[in-house]
Amino acid sequence: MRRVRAGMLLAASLAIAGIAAGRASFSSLIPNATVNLPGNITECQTCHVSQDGGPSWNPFGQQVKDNLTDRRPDWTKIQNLDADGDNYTNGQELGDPGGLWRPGRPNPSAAILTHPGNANSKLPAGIGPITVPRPWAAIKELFR
Ligand SMILES: [Ca+2]
Repeated sequence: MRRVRAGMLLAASLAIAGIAAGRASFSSLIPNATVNLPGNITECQTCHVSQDGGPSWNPFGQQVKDNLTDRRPDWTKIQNLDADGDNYTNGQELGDPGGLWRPGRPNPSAAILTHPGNANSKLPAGIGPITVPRPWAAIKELFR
């Protein structure tokens, strides 16, 4: 009986570790998803409803799920979409308005980040959508 319990405990521990590793790797594929967004939004809540993750997703998380490539988040597919319908693209909300960020690069710096899965998380009044000019180097980067 002890062996069965120990085996079940080990299996549960490995499953939890696998889920945690999965979340971490998914977050690293979305710019600024590894930082806590304003309003005490945890890393998990960038996509999930619960602060601890789990099977309920907010509109941004659902959009991430609907646009996987090889079962992984694909920023190039979702950066120009507006998951929460607040008229700001996911890229504008997560500090990558030009959609130039790629996994493995440092998070883009942004003065203001907002939650791409919550339409009530908005830029302060008077600040319009963030846009960036695309210099030639940035355009070339899109075709690498
Ligand atoms: Ca939005």
